[in-house]
Amino acid sequence: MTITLYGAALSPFVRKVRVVLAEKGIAYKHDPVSPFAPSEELLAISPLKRIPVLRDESEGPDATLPDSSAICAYLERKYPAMPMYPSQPFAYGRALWLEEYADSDFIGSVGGGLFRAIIVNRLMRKDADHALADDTWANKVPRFLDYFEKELHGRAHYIGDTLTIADIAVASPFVNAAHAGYWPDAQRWPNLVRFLKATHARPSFAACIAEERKAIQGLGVPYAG
Ligand SMILES: N[C@@H](CCC(=O)N[C@@H](CS)C(=O)NCC(=O)O)C(=O)O
Repeated sequence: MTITLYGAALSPFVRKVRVVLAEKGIAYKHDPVSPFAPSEELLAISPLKRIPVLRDESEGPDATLPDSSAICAYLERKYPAMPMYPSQPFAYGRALWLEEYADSDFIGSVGGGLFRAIIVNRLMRKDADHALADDTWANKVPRFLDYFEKELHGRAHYIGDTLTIADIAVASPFVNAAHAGYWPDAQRWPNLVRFLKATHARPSFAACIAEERKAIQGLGVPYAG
């Protein structure tokens, strides 16, 4: 086994990489290091002090990549079977856009306003900030849900008929929302909810979700997904 993935399982970016690894059937070691208590090893390989980082010893002793999008793009080139990126040029561009939109603006809202407010605070033995989380869910998140609903055009995947990086990147932060107790209303966002349920039920996502739920079950926050 030459690949090591560094980063705590609850990170939506780590989960994105783990799902790609699982969908492609690539074996790897997982070092679930937290960016808030970084090991010397993580500090040495992550200039932004963030997770995930992937090390591939088959590429040399110092071959590390410190960003989920760089990692997924690398894995696609190295392991092209079970492609996660469309080949048609515009579809490819659209997949990269949806990945970027989910990774930047959307995770910015869900990560800070929901997941940190409820789960990270509790893990750090602080009180959950329900007021912040409720305000984020009610006032900041709906515009993302509207966009994700519209861009599905009633289909099972964002692009074409198969799973792509766009599906994985959009679906991953919703696991964090569900851990924090929030889930989109199926009446208002029916296609999105159908898509999320099907995507999270894939063995690649389901295995991550089960492991994560076990890790935080002691907090007593019911999973909303
Ligand atoms: N663009 C990066 C973002 C990674 C990121 O922000 N990871 C979070 C965990 S979910 C982190 O390490 N945060 C620690 C910090 O910002 O100090 C990627 O896609 O890998």
